[in-house]
Amino acid sequence: MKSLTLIALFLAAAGPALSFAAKPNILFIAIDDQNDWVGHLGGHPMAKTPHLDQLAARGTTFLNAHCQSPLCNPSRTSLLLSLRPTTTGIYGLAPWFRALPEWKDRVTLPQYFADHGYRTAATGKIFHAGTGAPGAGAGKGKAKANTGAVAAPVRPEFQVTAPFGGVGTRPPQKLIPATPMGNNPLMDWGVWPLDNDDTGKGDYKVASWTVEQIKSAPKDQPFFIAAGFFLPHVPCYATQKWFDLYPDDDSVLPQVLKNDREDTPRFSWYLHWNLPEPRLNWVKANNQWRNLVRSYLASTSFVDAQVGRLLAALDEAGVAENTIVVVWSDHGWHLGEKGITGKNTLWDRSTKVPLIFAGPGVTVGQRCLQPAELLDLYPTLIDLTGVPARTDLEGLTLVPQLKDAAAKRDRPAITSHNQGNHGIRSERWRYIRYADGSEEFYDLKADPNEWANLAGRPQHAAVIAEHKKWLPKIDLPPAPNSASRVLTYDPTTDIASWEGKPVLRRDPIPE
Ligand SMILES: [Ca+2]
Ligand SMILES: [Ca+2]
Repeated sequence: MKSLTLIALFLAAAGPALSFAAKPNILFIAIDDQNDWVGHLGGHPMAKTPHLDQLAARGTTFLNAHCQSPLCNPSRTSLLLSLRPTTTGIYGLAPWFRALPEWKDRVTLPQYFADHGYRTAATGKIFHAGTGAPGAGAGKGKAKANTGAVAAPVRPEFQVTAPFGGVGTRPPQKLIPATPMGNNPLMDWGVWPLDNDDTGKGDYKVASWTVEQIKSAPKDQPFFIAAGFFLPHVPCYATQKWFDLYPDDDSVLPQVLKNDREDTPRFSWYLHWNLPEPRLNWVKANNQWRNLVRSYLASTSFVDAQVGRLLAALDEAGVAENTIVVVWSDHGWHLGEKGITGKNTLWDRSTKVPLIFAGPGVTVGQRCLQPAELLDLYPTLIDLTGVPARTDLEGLTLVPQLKDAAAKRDRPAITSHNQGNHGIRSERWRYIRYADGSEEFYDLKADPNEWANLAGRPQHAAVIAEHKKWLPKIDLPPAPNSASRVLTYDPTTDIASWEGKPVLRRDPIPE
C-alpha cells in the first residue's frame, strides 16, 4: 500500500496538464440503490425508464456490471478511488476514507480530472457523504451519514458544489406500519407528496442545479459535472403519476422461490444479520409487498425522468456531441428475493447495477455481457478522455468493451461484503465464498434467479476452482473506526460478530 501512496504522490507532483482544448466533457450520474429494474436491463419486465433506455441506445450498456461492495460508503469509496474494499478495509458506513492516514491525500476521480484541466462541479449523493466530507452536500432530510471521525480535507473533492439532494419533502409521519428493528424512519414508502408536485423532491433539485451547471459551463474548459440522485433509496416516496405507470395488482411482484434459503449457508444470513430493512415475512404480513415494489418502481421512473432533464440540457447547451455521459448505481436492492428486502448480499439482485456510457469514443447501440466493475470507471474515464494514465488504480479500462462489446475480458466482477466474504461473477457463473469457508455456486444461464446452489457438485469442481483463483489476494480486516454493517469472523472460535455483537451458531435468525 505504501508504494501505491508514493506513486500517487509522484503523479500529483507531476502537476496538471496544460493542454485540454480538445477534451470531452463528462456528465457523471449516480443513482442510489438502483438495481437492474431498468427497462433495457430486463431485471423487472414492467420497469419504465425511457430516458435511461434511450441513453443506452446511443451508447454502450453493461448487462453484467457489479459493485465492489453492496453498501453505499464502501461501494462509492471503491469507485471514486478505484481501490477494492479489501484493499482499504472500508466495509461499513464508517469511516470516511479521508480519516485514514493511508488515504488522506489520495487523489479521487474528480480531483484527478481537476488536476488535468477540468472544471469539476457536483451536487447530491456522489460520495456516501454527498459531495465531499461528511456533512457536505447532504441537504435537509438526508439520511444521517454515520461516517466516523473526519480528517481536515487537503482540498475539496469538487471545485463547485451545492447542498441539494436527499429525500426532500417528507410526510408528517411514516406512511407504513412501524417496522422491526427500531422502526427506522428511512424504512417507508408510498405516494408523497399528495399534490403531484415533484419540485420539492431532493432529486428534482439535484437535476435543476445540474441543468444550470451544464448550461452555464464555460465553453473554453471541459467540465466534469456530477449529479447524485438519492431515489430509489428508501424512503421510496413518489407522486401519484409515477405510481400510475404500474398496475396496482400482484403482477408487479418479483418471482421468489419459497424456501430459497434452504440451500444457502447459514453464514449468508450473517451478512445482513440485524438490519432495519424488513424481511419478506414482515412485508407480506403487513400487506406491504406490492406497495414496496410499486414505490420502488415509481421512484425509479421518477429518477429516470430527472436523468432525462439532464440529457435534454446537454442538447439545449449544444454540448451533447462532446460530452461523455456515464450512469451508475452504487449497488442493487432486494424486494423479497431470498426472503429479504435491502442490500448487503453477494447475489446478483444486490451486486448488479446499471452502467451506461455514451458519447465520444463509445460505440452506439451496444449491449455488453462481459463482466464489469464499478472501480473500472476511474481508469475508463481516464482512457476515454486521454488524460495521463495512473498505475495505482485497481480497476481495468472498459474502453475495449466500449469499442467492441464482444471484446473478452478475463477478470470477473468481484464483490466483497466485509473481510472474507466474496462473490465472483463471470459471464455465466457466480461463486460465493463466506468467511467460514461455506460456499455457493450458481449457473446464471440456466438459473438467472440464483435459486439452485450448485456448490459441492463434482461436475462443477473445475469451473469453481477457476473462479476461486479470483478471490482477493489482499483481504484486509475492517479499517480503524469501522461501524455500521461491519461483520467479522474468528475461525478459531467459529464466532462471528455483527456490528460488535457476537453471533453464535445456535442464535435464531432475526426476523
Ligand atoms: Ca446506496
Ligand atoms: Ca436456493
